[in-house]
Amino acid sequence: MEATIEHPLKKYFRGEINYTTCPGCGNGIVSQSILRAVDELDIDFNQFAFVSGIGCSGWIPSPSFNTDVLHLTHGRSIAFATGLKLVVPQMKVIVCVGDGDTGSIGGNHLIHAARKNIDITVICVNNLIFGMTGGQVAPTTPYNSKTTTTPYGSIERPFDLSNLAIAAGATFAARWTTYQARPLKNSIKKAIMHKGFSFIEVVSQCPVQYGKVIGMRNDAVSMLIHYKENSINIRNSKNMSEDELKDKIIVGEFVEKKDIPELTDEIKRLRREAKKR
Ligand SMILES: Cc1ncc(C[n+]2csc(CCOP(=O)(O)OP(=O)(O)O)c2C)c(N)n1
Ligand code: SF4
Ligand SMILES: [Mg+2]
Repeated sequence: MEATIEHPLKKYFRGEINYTTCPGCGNGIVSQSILRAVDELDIDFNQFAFVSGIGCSGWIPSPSFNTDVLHLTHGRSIAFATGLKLVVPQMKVIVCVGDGDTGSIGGNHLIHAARKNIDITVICVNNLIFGMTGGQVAPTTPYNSKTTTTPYGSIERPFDLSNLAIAAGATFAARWTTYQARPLKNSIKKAIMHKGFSFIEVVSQCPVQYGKVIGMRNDAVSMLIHYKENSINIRNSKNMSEDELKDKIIVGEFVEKKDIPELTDEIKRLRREAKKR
């Protein structure tokens, strides 16, 4: 009789594992990294709620993950996650969202959630483009990139989303590429357990849309090799010049602050104090 082996993460899926991403898309690696983190933490999956943006990255938890999943309007996932966390603070709330969603229409929600230090984890899949809608320029797209909406090269300077989140007050922030799947998983574990706003940026290949922009169309392997060869850990970057760091992807854990009050705790404290009056 033929032996069948079940995928160790299948227990987290609603039915069969059935993704609709393009071949080679980084979203599969991000999905595995999240679920491996959950698995290693050994926390009941029902304790998690996932909140999705609109974009290819929104389909990482939705509708596949077999727990509460909210798939929201473009740009509003962090706002909904904030509301959800306030109502059920005991739940672990994870937002899966794209770079376009996070940096453009949802930008204000990002900075204010970071400022308020609400205990949610944002996993921002940064493929440097609006993937799902056909490869338009995003607020993260490198200068001079030829996208469908910038055929002569983009003239805007891109956001560094991790630095934006840190400047706004994120108390845990890390960036990895999909090539560094193991450290990514470890940072996701830390982010889930971190009491406060955590931001994980995953530089992830979109071979279909962004692959076209950099001459690697439908070539996920070359994109992963590019990440391997161009990632510099933050520790090593400190001894490098600006010239040496040009076009490099700085990866690592950037910030971990444990002494900043968290929003839902602050609300509980206020309630206690109000009752005493
Ligand atoms: C209010 C609103 N504006 C615009 C859109 C169209 N739209 C859908 S997905 C998307 C971009 C997605 O890019 P990103 O967030 O980077 O996710 P990706 O597809 O790259 O994972 C846009 C502009 C929309 N659905 N709703
Ligand atoms: S368009 Fe890009 S990001 Fe979207 S599923 Fe395809 S490869 Fe992935
Ligand atoms: Mg994108």
